[in-house]
Amino acid sequence: MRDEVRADTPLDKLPLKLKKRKKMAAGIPAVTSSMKHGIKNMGLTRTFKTLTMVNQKDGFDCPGCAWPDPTHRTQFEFCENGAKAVADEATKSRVTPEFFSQYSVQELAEKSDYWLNKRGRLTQPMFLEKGSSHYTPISWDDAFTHIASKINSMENPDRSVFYTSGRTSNEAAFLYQAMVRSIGTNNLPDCSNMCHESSGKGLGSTIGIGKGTVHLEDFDHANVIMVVGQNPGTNHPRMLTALRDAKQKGATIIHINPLPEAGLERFKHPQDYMTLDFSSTQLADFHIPVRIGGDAALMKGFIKVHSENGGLDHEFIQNQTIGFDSMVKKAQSIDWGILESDSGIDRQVMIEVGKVLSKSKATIACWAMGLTQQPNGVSVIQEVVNLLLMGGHIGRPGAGLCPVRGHSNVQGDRTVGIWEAPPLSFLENMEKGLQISIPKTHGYDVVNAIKAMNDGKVDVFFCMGGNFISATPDTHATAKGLRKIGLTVQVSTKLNRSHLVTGEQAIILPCLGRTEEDVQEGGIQFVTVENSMGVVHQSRGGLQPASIHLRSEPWIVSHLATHLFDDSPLDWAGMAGNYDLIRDLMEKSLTGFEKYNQRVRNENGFLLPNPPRDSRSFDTPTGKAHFTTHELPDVSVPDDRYVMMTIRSHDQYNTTIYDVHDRYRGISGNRRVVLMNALDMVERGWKSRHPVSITSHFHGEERHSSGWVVIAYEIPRQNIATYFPEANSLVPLNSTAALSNTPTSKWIEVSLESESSFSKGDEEE
Ligand SMILES: Nc1nc2c(c(=O)[nH]1)N[C@H]1C(S)=C(S)[C@@H](COP(=O)(O)OP(=O)(O)OC[C@H]3O[C@@H](n4cnc5c(=O)[nH]c(N)nc54)[C@H](O)[C@@H]3O)O[C@H]1N2
Ligand SMILES: Nc1nc2c(c(=O)[nH]1)N[C@H]1C(S)=C(S)[C@@H](COP(=O)(O)OP(=O)(O)OC[C@H]3O[C@@H](n4cnc5c(=O)[nH]c(N)nc54)[C@H](O)[C@@H]3O)O[C@H]1N2
Ligand SMILES: [Mo]
Repeated sequence: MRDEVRADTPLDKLPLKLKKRKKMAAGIPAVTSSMKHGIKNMGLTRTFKTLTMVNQKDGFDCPGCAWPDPTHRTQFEFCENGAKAVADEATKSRVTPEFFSQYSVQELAEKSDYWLNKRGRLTQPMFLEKGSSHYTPISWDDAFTHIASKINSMENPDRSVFYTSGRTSNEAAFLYQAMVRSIGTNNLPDCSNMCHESSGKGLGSTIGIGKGTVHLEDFDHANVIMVVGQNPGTNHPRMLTALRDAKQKGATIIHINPLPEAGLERFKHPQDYMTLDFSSTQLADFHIPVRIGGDAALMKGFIKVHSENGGLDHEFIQNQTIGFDSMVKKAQSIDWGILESDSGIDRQVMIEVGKVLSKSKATIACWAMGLTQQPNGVSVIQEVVNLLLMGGHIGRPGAGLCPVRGHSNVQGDRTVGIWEAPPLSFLENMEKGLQISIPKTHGYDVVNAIKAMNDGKVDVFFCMGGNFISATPDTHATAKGLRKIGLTVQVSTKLNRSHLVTGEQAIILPCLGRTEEDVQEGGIQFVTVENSMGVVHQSRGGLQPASIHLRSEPWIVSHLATHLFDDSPLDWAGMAGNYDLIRDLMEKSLTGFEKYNQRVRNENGFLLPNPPRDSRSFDTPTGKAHFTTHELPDVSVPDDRYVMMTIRSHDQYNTTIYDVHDRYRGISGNRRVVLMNALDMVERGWKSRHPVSITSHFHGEERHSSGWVVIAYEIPRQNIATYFPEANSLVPLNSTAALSNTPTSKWIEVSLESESSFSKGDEEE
């Protein structure tokens, strides 16, 4: 029975090896690792050909992260983890129809994520019939006919839901949302809902735009750079180059993180070896090991110090902001004792760092999931905004807010309409451009989509990329919801768990990846993407597609649309043949996209307008930037409980597990590990590798997961860390950040119990 297929991730049965954690990031091991992954997946010639196209002006945008490219590029414009992302897509291994006839869905579900991904690229559209155990091939035309008939027979368009992951190009995403809104729904949840939604909400209401306000060049002019709740050594390695250059120009770097992440201690640029430079650079001047969730208290401490030590931009505060007095009064009213116990940081440290911040003429604040996935994600980001606004660090060279995005085009997808809750003005422009009337009521975000599935309100669930079952919280609740759906469809490049935990019927549509050449009727096409700093540019793949049956994402959307709509004012087939026509339609439907086809052909693309950065103007109801006043969040947990954060290892890309190593943290072989403070372990009488189970607690509900081992790590007391997606079954569906509804993947209250089984054969060095 398919209903019994497991939804969570089985363990890779390899021995757990522990080493000392690394202090330096990149260097020779990074070069070796990129080459190893490249050659293993692609062979030598293809590795060289592929890697020299990454992030080049005539090449493709790295499918890794959204960090921007410098204007002057070298021949090797990629990092270790970008190289892994590329090798993973350009692999020579293939998942064929024979593979699907060999393994039943149930058998595949017993394989680990690492194993599934290693099978290689999907090659043909596949269909899983109700009640059947195996996928069988289906033609593109039959697949579209089937999906369209299911959608057209729904009693209400809101019974369909269309998810997007953040690799989708601007062209594909724009067409996709046009198709979805033509169907008549705004049900467009996306990975952003689990990612930087708190940043969008926090910034939109304070500075009038839900994006960051810095250019890459600003890093060259900064006095102080704060890196909060982010692990760039693993997740944005190319950011370390910008930090190193800033550091060499005299910037002070402040790293705020419960863990001492490697890249921020020392960094060695792999390319320096070419010039025989063997030195490495110490990056962070201060590492502040804040307790999980303690950033709000820390920021209040800095604000308190800043308000008493000068460096305030009085003119800016007076003329261009509101709410300063109440915000400062609140921070000043809180006792140092409370700030110390909530943050876990001594008052003296807050004072010392606060003074550095008040002296800075140009401060940049970078952050990622350590802030956005907290219950107070939105308000803690607004505390960061408060801190920067005090010194006028917005719209000034070398200063600004820098939410560092995850997926390589997640920001672009939002810009072009992948949004379940866009403002009315956005929808009205879209209506004019598309010449259709579109619904105005907001749709489901990720968490609400899962609830709707569980309530039996979804007939068709379509995913443009991603791996919904493994990326979302509360794995078992999500699986239950997915199984109630009539038809689930996945447009994917690689095999993943979402192909196994499905609705009654399921379809896999295999698509081209970034690295591959995209030839359509009108010739070779390119697509466009927007990086984390609002630069829109081209991406052009160059490799032969993994299979002749693959289709591009814009082609897939257009052809589904022609099956869906009898009379549509849009020339879907024409657009699939020539992406310039999609870009013309984007120009008509979106603001900031004037002369799109022309400007995006500039070598370095073009910058989207950003009023706070460009002219210190703020598109808020008052026309000013808003200081906001917040209470401190409640960060207390009972004495016998811990706060758990779920984080990424060095060898994974979200739910794609490249390998079972976490090199910088010195952990390999087993991903079901609990990083724990040694004193907390002693208190429980536990040694390294002691087997435990984890129970999460939320409003009286409990979720349980067994088969973990504890290991000692430098982490604040009563805080623990586990990897995602293994720990997702413990994240309660209803535990979400206020206002952004983002799952609180970095704040889960748990208890740990001893388990009896010991694993054998584990080694320690
Ligand atoms: N190689 C690689 N690159 C990636 C990804 C990947 O999986 N692999 N994923 C991409 C995506 S989609 C994203 S969103 C980004 C994610 O990039 P990150 O946000 O760097 O990823 P996480 O591993 O979730 O790490 C969050 C960091 O926050 C810290 N943290 C947790 N709780 C707190 C807290 O309360 N306060 C503070 N100050 N810190 C805290 C953790 O210790 C950890 O260092 O990376 C992108 N790039
Ligand atoms: N507990 C916990 N959960 C989390 C997080 C966390 O920190 N902790 N982080 C959250 C975050 S920040 C994010 S962004 C989400 C990520 O959620 P998703 O974006 O849904 O997940 P990914 O793992 O990035 O998706 C990988 C799949 O995308 C497909 N794919 C890759 N490239 C392409 C392409 O070019 N086109 C198409 N169509 N498909 C492609 C492949 O089939 C691959 O298996 O997870 C979230 N979940
Ligand atoms: Mo993300």
